Amino acid sequence: MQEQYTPSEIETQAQKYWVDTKTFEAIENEDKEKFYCLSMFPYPSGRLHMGHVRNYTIGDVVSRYQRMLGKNVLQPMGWDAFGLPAENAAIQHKTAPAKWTYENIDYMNDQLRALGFGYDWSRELATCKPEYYKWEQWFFTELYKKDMVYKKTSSVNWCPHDQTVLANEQVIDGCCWRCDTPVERKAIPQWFIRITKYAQELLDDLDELDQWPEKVKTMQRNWIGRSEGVDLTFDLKDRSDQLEVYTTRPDTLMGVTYVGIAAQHPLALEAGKDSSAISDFITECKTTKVAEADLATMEKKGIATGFYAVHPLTGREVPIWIANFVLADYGSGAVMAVPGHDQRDFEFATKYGLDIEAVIHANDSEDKSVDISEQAFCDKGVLFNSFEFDGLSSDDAVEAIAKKLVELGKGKKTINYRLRDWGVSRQRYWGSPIPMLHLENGDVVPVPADQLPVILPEDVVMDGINSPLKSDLEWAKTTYKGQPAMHETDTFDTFMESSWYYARYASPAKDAMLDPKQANYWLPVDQYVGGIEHAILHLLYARFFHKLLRDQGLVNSNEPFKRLLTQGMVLADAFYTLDEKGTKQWVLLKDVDIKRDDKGKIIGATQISTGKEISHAGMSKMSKSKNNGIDPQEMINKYGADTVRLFIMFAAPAEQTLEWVDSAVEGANRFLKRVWRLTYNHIELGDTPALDKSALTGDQKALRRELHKTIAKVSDDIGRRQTFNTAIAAIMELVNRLNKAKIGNLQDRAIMGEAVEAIVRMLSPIAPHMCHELYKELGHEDNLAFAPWPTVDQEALVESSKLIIVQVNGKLRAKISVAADMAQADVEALALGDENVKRFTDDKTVRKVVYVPGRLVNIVAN
Ligand code: ANZ
Repeated sequence: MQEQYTPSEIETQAQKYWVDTKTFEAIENEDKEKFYCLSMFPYPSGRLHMGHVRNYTIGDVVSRYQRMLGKNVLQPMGWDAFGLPAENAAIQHKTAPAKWTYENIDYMNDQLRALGFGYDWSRELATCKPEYYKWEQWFFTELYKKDMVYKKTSSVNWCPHDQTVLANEQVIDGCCWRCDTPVERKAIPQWFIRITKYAQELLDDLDELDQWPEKVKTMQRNWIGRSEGVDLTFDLKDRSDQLEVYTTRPDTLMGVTYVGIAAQHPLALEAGKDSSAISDFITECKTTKVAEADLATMEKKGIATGFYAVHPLTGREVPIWIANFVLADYGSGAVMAVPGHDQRDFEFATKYGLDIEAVIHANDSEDKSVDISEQAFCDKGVLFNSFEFDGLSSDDAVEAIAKKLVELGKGKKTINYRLRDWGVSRQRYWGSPIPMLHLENGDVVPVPADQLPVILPEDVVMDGINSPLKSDLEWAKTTYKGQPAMHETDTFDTFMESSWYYARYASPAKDAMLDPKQANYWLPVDQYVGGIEHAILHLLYARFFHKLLRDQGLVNSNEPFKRLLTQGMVLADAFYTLDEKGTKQWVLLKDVDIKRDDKGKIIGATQISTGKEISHAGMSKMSKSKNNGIDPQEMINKYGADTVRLFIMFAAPAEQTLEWVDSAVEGANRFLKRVWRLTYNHIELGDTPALDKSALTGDQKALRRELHKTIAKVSDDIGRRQTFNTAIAAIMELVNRLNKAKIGNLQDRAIMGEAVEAIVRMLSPIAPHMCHELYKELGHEDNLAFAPWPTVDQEALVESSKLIIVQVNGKLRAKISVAADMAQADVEALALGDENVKRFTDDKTVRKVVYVPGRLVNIVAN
């Protein structure tokens, strides 16, 4: 065996072995328990970043561990290959998005292999390949047949100068990224999928997901945003039509002083016909896009319509205002405004001098009143100024008022969701064409199955303005049943591709979207690993798609991902200088010379290229914008993949942020060298003798106990707790202990052999290359990837003897070894009889003896 640990050599050999023996190719096998482990697939941006490395190392550790438990493991990998960055890069580098993407895939594929990830590459997929998106197109046409898909006009960002639609990322400070023209909102027809039909199920099934982080489920619940309320009807003064509003607080009904409607509401449009002030305001609302999250804090603006609504219970006439905080597509696009008890309504009423009335006071209010001079009172409470409902609690009033409205035919209880239908149309090029045809008579029909896929041309020139699908007048031309037809030139949102890729890995069928038998063998995914940034949209769309696949008869489970781990971000120190304008110029880490104190704290830094002093901004997420990325490739070249993997798993708990510290990477590398050396020393002594459990001394038993305690802990930490860092720490402690153990007789060597075997296995999911080599050196001919995970010898855990500390007057005077079940009196006698203890008690009188079972005897003597 080589004395030196040489990662570069070992790693290439191990990787070759895995390829040659098809170690990670997964084949369905009904006789074996399956385990499907999936990490979120990367966007092929060019190079792997540390976030990828962390994500994929976690997934690989779980996979390798499960395989050693004897399970049939599937761990696939592929490419989320469509998307805007490819278009931008293509424009910049004067190439086609496809070419750029495929080159990146090739490069990153090599990087993943160099990290030793055990993927079944035979199932690799790239979402930009027709054989993949064909099935998504087919599925969309099936959904269309089931009325799960519809077309609706909806607004997009529009650059009036370039005459083009912009993605959100292309709008910078409200202006076009290319020409700086202020961006407008423009309504165009787009395709939607009815995710709202599944809103309740998507909410309910979160309860099934007992192995998902609570915070992710909460985010999903909030996003779906179920609320129970009442739809109620206001008559309109001097008109025969009516106005519907949705409220979750019917208890505040008697406090309504005006009604707010969205700028797109039909009544608003009608009012706009006679008033240019109103129509100008409507246009203003249309062109400023407000994120829903900003609704509460934005400046409230509005204008009176001149119409009045009649209160359904009191007959009071209240003005109808157009208000910018009322959403057109939530509820009925109209609200009964209760400025006394709703803060938005309060701010609006204050600004425009509308009435503010109080009808709810706090439960514990002694004088049955409430102060709303500064702000609305938004809590629930007790009703007053509310006629027959006075004195009711808010909850009781909700029921009573709802009942009354129902009796009068003026309202009904309803449930609303914040969740909106999923708009899947994008006006970009680099995506799957939406498989719909426009006929000459204006009809729109799905592309027939035998004409799928609608192929996206790959050999294109990007001019940066229009999608080549839109500028090439020939591309869209086709026929449908002998008649001329035009292809839809919009493409799918790339979330479509990432919503079902996990299923396609499980079943890469040629002639179908999925083969149910194969898909159901592997699904659901047992372990999904990815970033928290996908906690809402990606995971919600994938859950939704899974239910659609189920309802299409393609899978038989309800949820796609059983257990979810969201890993934390990778941070590194960032450094900057200030330019003349006072803006921060981030300095590349490589160009920084860091000074540290003896505790490792940063006390200063200079820029190598200029020799200038620079400032330290602390740790922040590794990113291009802060120039603080560390290239995984350089780290692999310098230390080897195993060190990078070990450091990443050891430096922090998987769900928390990880701080990249160079010295700690060195530490990880030194630890691997120590394991190498330990194994080397053991092997050099020759064959491992047989272990004779009956012939062990107390020390030997103690060492074995340590070993088996470590096996138990590492198994639990990796399997159940997923605290990989503490598992590694336990192995490190064991290695330290073994390094100190004396090798005197054959049984010492037998225990060492047992320990080295266990360490090589336990460390193999984390540092698979080195362990692969050591395993061979230990004389094994089989594949370590399938070797059984070490098991705990329960017998070894039994403590036959215990080490007891003996103190005299609080000072340590002896350590005695006693049988674990020795009676208290015997322990005390043994302690008092110890030679050293006697030296401190002989000339004194023993006053008291305190025994803490199994740990300590304290003798009080004077
Ligand atoms: C009167 C009221 C009084 C309200 C009160 C709240 C507090 P959630 O719970 O999120 O579903 N609302 C209804 N439709 C709206 C729309 N299209 N745009 C903006 N706001 C709308 O929110 C329901 C509440 O949001 C409803 O209850 C309504 O205001 C408002 F003290 O009605 B409430």
